[in-house]
Amino acid sequence: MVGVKQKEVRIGMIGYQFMGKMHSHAYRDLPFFFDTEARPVLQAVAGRNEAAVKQAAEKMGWASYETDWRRLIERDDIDVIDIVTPNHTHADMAIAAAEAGKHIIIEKPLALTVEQAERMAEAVKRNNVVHMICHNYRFAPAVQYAKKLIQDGVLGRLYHFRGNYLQDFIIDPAFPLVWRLKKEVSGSGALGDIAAHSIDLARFLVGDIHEVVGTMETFIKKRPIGEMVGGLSAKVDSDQMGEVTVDDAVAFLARFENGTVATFEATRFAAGNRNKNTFEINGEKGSIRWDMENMNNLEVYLTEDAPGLQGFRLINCTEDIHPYAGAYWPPGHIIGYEHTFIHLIYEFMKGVTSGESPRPNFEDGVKNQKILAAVETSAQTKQWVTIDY
Ligand code: SOE
Repeated sequence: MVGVKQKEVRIGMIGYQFMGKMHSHAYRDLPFFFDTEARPVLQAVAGRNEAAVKQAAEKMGWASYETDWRRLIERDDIDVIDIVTPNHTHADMAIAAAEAGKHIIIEKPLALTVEQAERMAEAVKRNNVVHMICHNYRFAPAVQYAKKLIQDGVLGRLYHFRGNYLQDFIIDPAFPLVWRLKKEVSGSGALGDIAAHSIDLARFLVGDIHEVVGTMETFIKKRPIGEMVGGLSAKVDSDQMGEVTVDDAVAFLARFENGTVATFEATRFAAGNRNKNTFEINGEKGSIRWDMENMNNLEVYLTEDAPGLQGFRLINCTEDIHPYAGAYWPPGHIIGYEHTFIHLIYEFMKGVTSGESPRPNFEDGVKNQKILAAVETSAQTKQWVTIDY
């Protein structure tokens, strides 16, 4: 960074699979495109399998590795702990990291339960460390631009939010019983894994949710025992079957504190939809809609357009005026999924410098967790549930 003295921020990451690869890439790419006072250094990565973590460290450019996450947190040459492990490990790791005075960045959902999430939020506050939760989609330039349009009043009063997150990677009944399908490890299924992203987008763009009513379903109740093998692939380890203890699909209605009405749907059983994370917002002066699989585009409809010219216009959010986009290539030279994580890490690095936790942070994580819990309660009781903030 020309003219500004950079400070090294030494990262210790726990886990190294799909999201570990994604975060490693973001730390490494950040200085290519963004100027930050804090320069991330890939200091050490932790994992239990020594051969595998050593190989991951070498491949992704980490200077060292540990086979015990507690040892990583104890190290005095680490400033930030990055947690990319399955959800049941989050609370212990984050609380230990906060107690050790490390800043924390963590994958979603924050925890398994509201009680855990609250203890984590209390620990980061008490130890005065910077904290952030990885809801990456709000960092797509088109989503940030949607937020600007809403803030500028372009849509006027908001009436509807419609959030869908559709996947199909477990639709085959032979897909094994991996950690993502066990409640004690993941907390919930489609709800915490992907509806959580839609909830974050909704809270970012519209505001706080007041109440929800929903339904959840598990279509395939038993699966062969197996494990994830990177990305969203898995392998069967045994011909024994185990019980699926999370939801395959969830749908819920919500009312926001500002009166906006919403519908949400998340499923891993929508054949043909690989990562269809979409939202549409309808306001008194127009509508916007976004589709992750065409993430550079924002569709905008304005009621004030002249008769005959009315219709959704397609904005390719790759111009300098679109948040983050100007840091990359000339207009029209699109960016992708991994760049949303670069933007998230950029905000986190700015937070480490300023001492202010960027949004979404652990307080957002607790609110999101309360919404997840309320949807589950509502699915069980078949009643509307008010969120108790
Ligand atoms: C699997 O459903 C997954 O990798 C999620 O865990 C991520 O959070 C989501 O962004 C993509 O899909």
